[in-house]
Amino acid sequence: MTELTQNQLLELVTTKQIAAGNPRVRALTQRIVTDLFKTIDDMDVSADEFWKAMDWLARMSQGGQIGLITAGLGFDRLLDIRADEADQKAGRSGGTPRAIEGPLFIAGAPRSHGEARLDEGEPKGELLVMEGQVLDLEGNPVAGALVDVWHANEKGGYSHFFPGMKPYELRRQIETDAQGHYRFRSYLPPGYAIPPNSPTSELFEALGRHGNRPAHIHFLIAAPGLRTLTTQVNIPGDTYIDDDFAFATRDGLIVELEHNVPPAGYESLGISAPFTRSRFNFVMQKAINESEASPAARMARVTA
Ligand code: MBD
Ligand code: FE
Repeated sequence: MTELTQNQLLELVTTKQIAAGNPRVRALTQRIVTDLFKTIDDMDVSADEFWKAMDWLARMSQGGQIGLITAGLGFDRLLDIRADEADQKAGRSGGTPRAIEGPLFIAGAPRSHGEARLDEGEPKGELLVMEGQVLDLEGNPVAGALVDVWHANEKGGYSHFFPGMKPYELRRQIETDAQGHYRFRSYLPPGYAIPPNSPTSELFEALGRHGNRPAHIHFLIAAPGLRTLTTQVNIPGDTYIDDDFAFATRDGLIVELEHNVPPAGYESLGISAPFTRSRFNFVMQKAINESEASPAARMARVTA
């Protein structure tokens, strides 16, 4: 009935409207569709290529791999870079650098006061105690901060995602004590690799990229009046420390390891022989509004 040129079609798609809709969604959709029409035309995308890509997208999202793709294509780090830039413009600085949350956080980890054991039973790697304080920018200890910590097992797998692991294995929420202290016992995790034979690995193979992350431990820290801090620390010496598939490593977040620390004072963590320790303080900025202290998307999950 109606013959259309590409431009007429684009015009129709981006202006057709029977109700006001949501202006932000309209503007973003218009921009993205316009850019994709242009990409298809400029790159002469065939129907086979297009539908193959749509099939990949469907399998990727059905398989729960969107967060791997966003991380691997740099979007997670992009959001952090933009947040850092916004802070700089606003004259806000100091504290522990943010680092990406990644797709593998699970809310509702068992909560304990002051200290926790992330490893259940025997450690499956070099025994590690990580400890320190949560502080504000003035150096005051933050009592009652909620420190969520999570990391991979000896095979690079995270509980709730990797088969055979127990619920909340290697995930805990530690409430800092009156002096802002936290400490936990676990073991040094290895790096992470994207799952083989998955939509994510298909893409990375086609891109000629690896899918490895250096060894790291994640943190999400919340306290009233302070800006929620999402970060991760890296274990020194990893091959991929400067070649992270998720582009997430940062200066100031590589911990130091002290070896052969005497066990005195660590009995409550079940430690009776010299062990490896990492001391690290987390420094949090003040929140300038309620949503920074409890950002909707993250806090709903922290307090779940
Ligand atoms: C991870 O363990 C991770 O931290 C990120 C950001 C992406 C994939 C796996
Ligand atoms: Fe991770």
